[in-house]
Amino acid sequence: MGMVSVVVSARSLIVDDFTAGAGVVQRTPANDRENPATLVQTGLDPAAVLGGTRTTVIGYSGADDQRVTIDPDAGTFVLDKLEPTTDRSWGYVNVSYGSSDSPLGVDLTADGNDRFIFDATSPFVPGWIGVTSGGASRSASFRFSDGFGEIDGPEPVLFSDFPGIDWTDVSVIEIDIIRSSGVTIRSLTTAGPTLPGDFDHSGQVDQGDLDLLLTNWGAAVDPTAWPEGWRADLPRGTVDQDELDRVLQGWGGVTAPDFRGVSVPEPGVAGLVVLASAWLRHRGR
Ligand SMILES: [Ca+2]
Ligand SMILES: [Ca+2]
Repeated sequence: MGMVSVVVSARSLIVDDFTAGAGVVQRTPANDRENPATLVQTGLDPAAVLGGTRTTVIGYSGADDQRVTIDPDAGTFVLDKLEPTTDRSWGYVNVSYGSSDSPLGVDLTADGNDRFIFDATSPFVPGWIGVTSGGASRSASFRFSDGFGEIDGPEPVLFSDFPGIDWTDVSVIEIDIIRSSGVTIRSLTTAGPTLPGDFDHSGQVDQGDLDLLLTNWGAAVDPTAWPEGWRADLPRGTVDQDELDRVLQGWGGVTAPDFRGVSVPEPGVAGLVVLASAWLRHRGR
């Protein structure tokens, strides 16, 4: 192989993967604005919970009966609302790491990371991630600029979406969810730049990316609605030759450091046949 390749993917930092600190906290009618349902968990494994302390607060708005269950065996954080759906049936929850009294003091850009990956499932999750550094506090919504939409799997939230934050000295990180119809959170981590061709943002350029390419081949992509499962390295216009080039160039999870400046030969019919047969074998399983 004549080309010098480097692995671009960086080492992730786990903010929380919910594999530590079993807990349940439930809101009741006794809870109000001054007395929210709160669960503070300390002394947790800092490799699983950044800073070792997780603070969960169920807000005063929404359903009277809301419950958070943290299940380390399943690695999940689940917010349920326990009453039938009404206009007061929404769930509200804030999960935070670090505080003004006990700042994290963490450099989130270490190892080249430039984004969060928020892995959650819910049909309806308005919410945001908040970050504080020094005196500045900024937030970015989960992909959707108006804060409304579904989420089902890992979503990137770029550091560049938080103006004015010093990422080398972050003191507080919060996940804030409002008006949820129920949400399961699996993790909040950091990650490095997306590998070109890693369309599903799995960290590797492989079969999943080829599947996305072929199932969407020829489709014109609406920049506000990515193809289902397409989480990174957005298609440029139609899904066609240039997306194929990025998969071929990055195949196997390694790629040239500045791929965009490299001229990529068209793969020709033979290459396409190889890709298509690999896809058909995969689909036939
Ligand atoms: Ca991938
Ligand atoms: Ca294209």
